[in-house]
Amino acid sequence: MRSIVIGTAGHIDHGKSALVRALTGTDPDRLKEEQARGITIDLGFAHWQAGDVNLAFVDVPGHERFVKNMLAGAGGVDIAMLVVAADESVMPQTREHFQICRLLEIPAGLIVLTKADLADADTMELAKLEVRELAAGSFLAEAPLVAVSSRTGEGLDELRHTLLDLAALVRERNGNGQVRLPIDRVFSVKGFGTVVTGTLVSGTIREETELVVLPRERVVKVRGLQVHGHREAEAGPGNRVAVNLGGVEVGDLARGDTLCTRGAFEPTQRLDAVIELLGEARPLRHGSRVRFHQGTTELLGRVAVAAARGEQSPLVEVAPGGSAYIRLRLEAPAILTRGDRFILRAYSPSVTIGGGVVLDPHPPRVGVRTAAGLGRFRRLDGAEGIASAEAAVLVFVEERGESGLRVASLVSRAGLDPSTADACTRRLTENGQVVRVADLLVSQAVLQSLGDRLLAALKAHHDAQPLSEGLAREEARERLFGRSSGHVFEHVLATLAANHQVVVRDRLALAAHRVSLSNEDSRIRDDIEQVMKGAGLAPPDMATLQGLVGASAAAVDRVSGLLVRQKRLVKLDALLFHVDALTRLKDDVRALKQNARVDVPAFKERYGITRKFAIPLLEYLDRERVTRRVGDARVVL
Ligand SMILES: Nc1nc2c(ncn2[C@@H]2O[C@H](COP(=O)(O)OP(=O)(O)OP(=O)(O)O)[C@@H](O)[C@H]2O)c(=O)[nH]1
Ligand SMILES: [Mg+2]
Repeated sequence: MRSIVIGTAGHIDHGKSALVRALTGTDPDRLKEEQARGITIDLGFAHWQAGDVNLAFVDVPGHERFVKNMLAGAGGVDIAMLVVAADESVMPQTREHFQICRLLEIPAGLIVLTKADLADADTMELAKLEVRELAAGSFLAEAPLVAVSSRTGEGLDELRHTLLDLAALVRERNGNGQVRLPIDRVFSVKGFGTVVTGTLVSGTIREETELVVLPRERVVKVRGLQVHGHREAEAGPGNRVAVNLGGVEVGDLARGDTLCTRGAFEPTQRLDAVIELLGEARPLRHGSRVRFHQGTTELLGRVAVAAARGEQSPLVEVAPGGSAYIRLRLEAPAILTRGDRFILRAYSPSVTIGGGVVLDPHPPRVGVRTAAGLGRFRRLDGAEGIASAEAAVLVFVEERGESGLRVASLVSRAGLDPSTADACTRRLTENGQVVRVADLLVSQAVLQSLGDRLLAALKAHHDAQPLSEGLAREEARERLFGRSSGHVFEHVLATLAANHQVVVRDRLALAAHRVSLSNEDSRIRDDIEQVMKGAGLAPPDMATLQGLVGASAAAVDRVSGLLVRQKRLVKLDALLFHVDALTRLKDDVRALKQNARVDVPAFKERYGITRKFAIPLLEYLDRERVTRRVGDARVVL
């Protein structure tokens, strides 16, 4: 079953609602006030099932005061049906709605001349000319044009065929993305509770799953869902859906909220965009307050004008008909992704002044009118325009630096569907600009400089402490990789180790590093070893050792510390033992019968040592799993 959403557009009283009713049998004007006044105030919905194609109609009000409601219905529309009454021809909201559809880049459309029964041949011809002139050079330039009368039924069959032909050309949407449903209605149904409706922009909604309503951060459960009045277990993108939500009251939600996959989108109040200002608009000055319409939401915001599109020098105002880079600061959060189209209206009077496309829904707080800021716009815009996802992803990855960009951001921030995101990652990693580290994308240049910094730190460490085996791993991570994830640190280490530049143990050392001892230190080392080997299980204390070796406390400390790191000496409590003495002890005890009992007095006697040595040695044997403590004694394992 294919589902296509058709949106009406056109001036007040031009017969949009009458046409929807003639096509579907449903009157889209559902409010009492609408029926009493004979005008549409808010969005209306109806559908027509033709074979395996479902045509959902979103009927919008033509009144200039309700353009805001029209905008809430225009998002997610596949086919725009521009309705012009033949007897009145093109009127102000014909133009405004047409511009909105064009700026939102609704992919397909058609022109319907209504009230054919009221127009003679000349009037009809004039209307055709005027509407063709309006559409010239736009997505509707070659669009089919059908004359109908909802009153007599003339032309309706032709219109149905035309709609089905267009529907066949609409591109199928990928249902694998993240769920994003801009909510256009919220109501309660007796016995069911809260229901929201909207046009599903991306993803698939399934029964019994948990979603979140943003920007309110309300977690909700999908209790049930309907598509065109039928209960379904799931619904994919491009459908008009009604979702019964658990865990939330009607009063908690409103038009403009978005129902989303949990964790997929982050609300934002700052975005970078490229816009087009309409020719009839007033110049758009830096700092202007505007109305921002996207999905079903309307928010106020302030425009920072950066530069004319493609240009590198700052701009004070956007000229009518011009195209420019802007940053928009919103007064409340929106749910946006790159590639989203939006409409701008003047704050007062509220007329449509232009529209645009989001280049980055989460730009960093850097100036937009600096050379760097302007360069960034141009990179995000890309030589191939908004279609060049890789250039933008590379900008995002580079800006994240050592923190890296989460792969999931390719969907939520870069606006790619999951398979395009995969292809994009593959190309960027294959050409070596980006490296994938766990769930992150990190710039190759950043990894390179992290590696260089680590090498420099190791060299400095070796120079300062020639007796040290290297820099402690944790210290290196904290000092040099504080802002990146552990995965990035491990990746850099693994790369340097694989290139034979660094030796990775508890401590990190340059591969070429050898502990270097002065002649005097080497003598002290040899003497300490000799004394300690000879002393066996009753080693001398430090003061005695200094005397035996004939060196200062500092020198003995330094060199014995090195011997501990090299595992030639082992520290048990405050005592140092030579590793050979301990190895011999372990062999000797292991050679006893299994389960043989050894108590402290017997141990002291067997090795001729005092309690001072016996206790730490027995505890050492327990740790080494040579013996096990049972009461006051040990048994041999
Ligand atoms: N003679 C004639 N009258 C029509 C035709 N279509 C609509 N009308 C009449 O025109 C008036 C306005 O029609 P609607 O369908 O409400 O117009 P609309 O475009 O939906 O108006 P808004 O929603 O308020 O913008 C109604 O009185 C209709 O009966 C038609 O084909 N022929
Ligand atoms: Mg109407």
